[in-house]
Amino acid sequence: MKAHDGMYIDGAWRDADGRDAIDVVNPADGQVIGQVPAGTALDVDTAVRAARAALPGWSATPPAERAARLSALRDVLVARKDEIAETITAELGSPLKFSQAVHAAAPIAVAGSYAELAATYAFEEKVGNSVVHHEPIGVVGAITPWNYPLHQIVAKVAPALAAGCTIVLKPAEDTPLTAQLFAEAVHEAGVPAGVFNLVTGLGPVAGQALAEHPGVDLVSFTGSTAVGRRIGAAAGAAVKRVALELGGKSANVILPSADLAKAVNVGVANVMSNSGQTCSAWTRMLVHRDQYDEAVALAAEAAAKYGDRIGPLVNAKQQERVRGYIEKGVAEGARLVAGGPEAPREEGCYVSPTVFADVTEDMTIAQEEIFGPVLSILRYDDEEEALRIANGTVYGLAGAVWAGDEAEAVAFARRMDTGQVDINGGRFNPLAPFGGYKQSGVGRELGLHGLTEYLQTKSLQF
Ligand code: TXE
Repeated sequence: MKAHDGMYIDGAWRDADGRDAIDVVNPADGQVIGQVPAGTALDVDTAVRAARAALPGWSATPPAERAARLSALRDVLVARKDEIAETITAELGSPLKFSQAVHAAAPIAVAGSYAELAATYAFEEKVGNSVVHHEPIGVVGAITPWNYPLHQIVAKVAPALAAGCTIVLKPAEDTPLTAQLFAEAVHEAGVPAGVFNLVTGLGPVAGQALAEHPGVDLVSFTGSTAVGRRIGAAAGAAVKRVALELGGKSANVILPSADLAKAVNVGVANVMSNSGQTCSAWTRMLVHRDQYDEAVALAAEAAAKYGDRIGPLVNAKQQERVRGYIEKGVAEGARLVAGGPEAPREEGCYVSPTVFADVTEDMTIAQEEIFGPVLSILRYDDEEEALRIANGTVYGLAGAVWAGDEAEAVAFARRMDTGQVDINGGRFNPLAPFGGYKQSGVGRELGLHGLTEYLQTKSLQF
């Protein structure tokens, strides 16, 4: 894999201050596929200065021209789609087909949506005797995770560019090659020097320096709740805007009137997708007592069929963490009906598609985000109990409801404490706001709501 040995700052690849290198490892076979520099606080500072210097020019650039750059960026991503998918497969381990269909395709849709929004959004509006201007918040520090390496970047960078902000990105240390490829795409798209900058590096060093830099006006973070909490606290102390997209423990509620087989099969596929490394995954399946045994049998069968088709987890640490959760599930009395803690292969960071039955609300596997291919099936007696269980975690990111009648599913979904609910399956919509209730986060990504995160308002009275 091609890797740059510098940082993309102020429109060019420049030598890093950091002398250390980060190995990029393919989790499917443990091979080192490249190295990137581990940025220091000085690298971050250089990038933030470049972003600040570029801010007056980019924020004053007409929205139509910003839209044209985003449209060009989308076109470059389309042209380099195969390379993107191959890079993500190499550093994340996801099967190539999945990398093409999801990891490469979703960011193209998102970049396209922001090209359109930048061109059509009313950055200026009349309200009574006032004119309200929606102005860019300034320099954005974006810190992204590895689970959807390009999507997570584009979901922050595209709306920030549309809004007229300038950006410093610190991507996850597991997937920096995708981020470097993205920087090349931004360059090719003709985005002016300094508007987008990339610093690779470790979270507690480069990430922390970016989150705490006084020259950053908004920190947008996606990752673990533990790190999000710290970033939120630091932003609060500095009275700085912050957007946090954190974990989830989403419920897939199957009401008795639903098509049970379909709901269970789609539910299992949802959890196994991306090897379970999806913050919005429906990791808790809630089934009525009368249908419980049938649902468990269907889920076990579906998971077993999944077998070899899922990729490894991103690294050995995540593999160990997930296997630890599976062991804990067994120890706390849940019944294993598919998969288990044993590694399915000697080589690579694989975990078997795993399904637990007889899971109760108080169990660790019913409360904590596992971030692996592990499904917990819980039973409920009536709708009120289903709702109580669905809402009974600290998270509130996503969820699903299945019912014979759409209106019945919608009525239930409206009572769920969560930011997104898929009705009888649902489909990805790049324009729909995505983000959490409760401890799943602060703020929204995607669509119009994602754009307004990067804006602040000024009203002029006449
Ligand atoms: O996350 P981290 P990890 C959850 C999921 C997973 C767990 C751990 O449950 O099992 O988090 O994953 C940067 N200051 N999610 O360890 O550490 C880091 O370099 C500033 C959910 O990979 O939070 C990376 O760029 N930045 C999730 C980013 O934070 C810091 C996606 C995420 O890494 C930092 C990923 C610091 N002190 C994990 N420490 C989702 N919501 O989709 C680390 N980072």
